[in-house]
Amino acid sequence: MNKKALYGWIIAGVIVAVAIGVYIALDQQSTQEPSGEPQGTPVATGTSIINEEGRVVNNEGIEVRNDAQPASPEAPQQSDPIEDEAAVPATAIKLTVSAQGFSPSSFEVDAGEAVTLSVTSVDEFTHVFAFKDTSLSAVAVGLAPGETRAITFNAPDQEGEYTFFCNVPGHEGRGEVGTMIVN
Ligand SMILES: [Cu+2]
Repeated sequence: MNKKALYGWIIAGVIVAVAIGVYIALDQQSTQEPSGEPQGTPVATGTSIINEEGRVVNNEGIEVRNDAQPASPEAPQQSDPIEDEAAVPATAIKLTVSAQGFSPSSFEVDAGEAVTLSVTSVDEFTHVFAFKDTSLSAVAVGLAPGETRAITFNAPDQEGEYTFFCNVPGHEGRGEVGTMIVN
């Protein structure tokens, strides 16, 4: 074998080695990237999950949309009824609702943060927590009398005041209304 052929084989070998290295690197990268498996645990059974980046995502690991059709796969999900209120995480914002209104009637969140909100119906009525702003149409919680449910969602990036209300006919008019302040 002459020198030229030897160099040829060495160069070919190096090219193949580099190609294999690139292939392995890409393969590892693809397994490190979100594979569709959500990382976090829900704060209550049924709620959407907060991933490692602190974003609320659906079962496929895709960020939920606050303006999606409520209860659709793209929307933040409300929890199942929570039997034991002690199971509501301490970090959650806790509201009650009755014919007298929401208590507290306002709460504050940071723009873009993952928020867990629990709402409890404390009277014998059905109530539905919802926002006026269509950008938050998917952030809604429906409650049977006496029920507690939670929802986890990404707070709006836009600072401001967002009105929430009970969208059962007649309930807003008797004072079931409040404000979420986004800072
Ligand atoms: Cu109501």
